[in-house]
Amino acid sequence: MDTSLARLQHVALPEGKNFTDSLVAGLRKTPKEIACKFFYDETGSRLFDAICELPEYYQTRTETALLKRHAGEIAALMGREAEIVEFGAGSLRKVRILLDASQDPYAYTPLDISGDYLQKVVRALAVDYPALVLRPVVGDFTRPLEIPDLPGRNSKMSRRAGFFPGSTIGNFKPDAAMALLRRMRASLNGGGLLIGVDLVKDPLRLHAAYNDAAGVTALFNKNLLARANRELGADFDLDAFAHYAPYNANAHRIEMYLVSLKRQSVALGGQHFEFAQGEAVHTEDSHKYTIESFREMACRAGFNPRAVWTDEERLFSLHWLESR
Ligand code: AVI
Repeated sequence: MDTSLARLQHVALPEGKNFTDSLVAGLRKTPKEIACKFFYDETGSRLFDAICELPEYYQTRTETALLKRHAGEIAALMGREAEIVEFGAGSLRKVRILLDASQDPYAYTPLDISGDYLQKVVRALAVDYPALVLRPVVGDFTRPLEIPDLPGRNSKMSRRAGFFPGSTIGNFKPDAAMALLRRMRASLNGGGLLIGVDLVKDPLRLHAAYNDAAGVTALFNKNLLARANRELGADFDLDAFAHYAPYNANAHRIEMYLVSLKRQSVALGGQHFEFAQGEAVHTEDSHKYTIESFREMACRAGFNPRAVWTDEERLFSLHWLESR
């Protein structure tokens, strides 16, 4: 038996509304919407990894460079024998930078909604970090969340350090973002949170990041429809919808939509949904903050913002928040 795999623990959290119920409810609304958490099935997670490699998508490489540059300082803030808890862990690439910089990380708890993908990437991590206690948690971190103590350790022994990179916080409306920060703080048992936040900047730069020349973001967006066809037997014609992602400068956010290119009817779960020509289905918001506006929100969520790191162009920021 592979001993590193013996360390894997699997803690299932209660399921949120399933894809069918959520999709049907969202398509019945005016305007129509599809929740962005459904982007991340296995295909969607792979497309998102491809987005992170795009020349226009500066976020990932800028955040990675910040993590590398400040890893020692961050590891010191996280403290010895920490349990790193990553919310929405994805490919697990970034945490390796922290694990390599930490002298003695005790455990790593990645949380992700995509169970199959999480299992695969955790297996690879287990091979490279055989001494680390790993316990992947499959679940929806946007729901109330209680992370049990690790076996043999109580909450006093294991200091938790949250990790929420990638500016995923931007995919929540400000009220929901604050509520999420509050829930994360509650689940960290007094530990701090390292969080990546994309910054307000030149609208053209932002627009390019969500409208890449290779069309990968368009595929990622349309994967919602492809997924409905695959999993729910819907009959969306992918060519009859267009990816549309404008920057709303007043609200400091990119808004993502799928626009119906013609009048059409789509069958889903025994029902039919009508789309007018030009009708837009909202699929995602990606809010951008200033360093000050984010620190202010973190304060209101019960954190003390401590260190903040940014790049020379002030494209992206990394914040270390301490629980109050
Ligand atoms: C995961 N999240 C932070 C990405 C973003 O930039 O808002 C999702 C994404 N949507 C389109 N491109 C990337």
